[in-house]
Amino acid sequence: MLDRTDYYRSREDIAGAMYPRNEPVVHGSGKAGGLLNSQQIKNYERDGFLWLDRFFPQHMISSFLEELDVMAQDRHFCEREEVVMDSNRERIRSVFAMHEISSAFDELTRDPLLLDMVQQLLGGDVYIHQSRINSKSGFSGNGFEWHSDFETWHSEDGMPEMRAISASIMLTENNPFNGPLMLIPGSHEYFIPCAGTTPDNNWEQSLKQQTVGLPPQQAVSTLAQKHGIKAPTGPAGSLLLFECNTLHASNRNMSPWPRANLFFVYNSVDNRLVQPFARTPRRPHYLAARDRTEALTPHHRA
Ligand code: 6CS
Ligand code: FE
Repeated sequence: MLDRTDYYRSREDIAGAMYPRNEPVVHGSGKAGGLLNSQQIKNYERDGFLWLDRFFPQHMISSFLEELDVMAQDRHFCEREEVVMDSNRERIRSVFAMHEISSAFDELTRDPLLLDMVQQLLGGDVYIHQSRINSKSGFSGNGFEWHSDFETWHSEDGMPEMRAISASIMLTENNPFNGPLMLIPGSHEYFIPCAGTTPDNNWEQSLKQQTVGLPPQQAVSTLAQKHGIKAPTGPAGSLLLFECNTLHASNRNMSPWPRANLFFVYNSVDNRLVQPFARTPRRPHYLAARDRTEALTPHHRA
């Protein structure tokens, strides 16, 4: 039985119609006085995402891609539970908990400028709910179906409210051909219940190919017809901030150029996880933090 008092009920026999979100998009009084100006805040509020071209200098970013390349050569590393291989088992698709594996990634989660913007939008202190690198090798990197991250994090991790942000840092150029993230502006305003019950260890399958928690195509189509689809592109070092409930997807990488993006998911310290609302067992720590949830403090750039 699902929790009937749950405002964001999903994963039931049939998918109900979408309905308005319950929380504000920008939280607290943190709007003024942070790094983001009023126009940027308005754009984020309207679209559910904000693109910051060349936010990090390229010399800051190149070492992270080099670290990923070294990891990818290490067969033992690729056997770790945090590593998800592509369906052909040849290339890395995702590495989770990068900030727990590498101190350089951990320090980047606390970059003072990034932390300032996230705190401004979430209205206070934050911690890392999840970090990952999604890597799409040239000619082979698979895509991701349309989905809301919050629908998964609410159902399978017990994230109570929509008060989390993904910061996606481009480790390589994202161009129109190598599978950039596609987003539907304005989709963050609606919760779309998804049909289908959740298997206990769903993540063992969903991180390779998501089949549960997918919104009905009719709902995606309605929102795309109304708002269009955006696929921000730019050089390595660019930053995409997107709200936890913004619908997003990405295509296979059919180009010769690799695409690797680093994701830090910041959750408000006032939105710590409870029991999964789908009544499934808790997911592993490397997907959903329950212990390391103290407020992040800035780590100043060298
Ligand atoms: O299950 C998760 O947490 C992951 N699944 C997707 C499709 N996006 C967010 C997250 O990395
Ligand atoms: Fe996602």
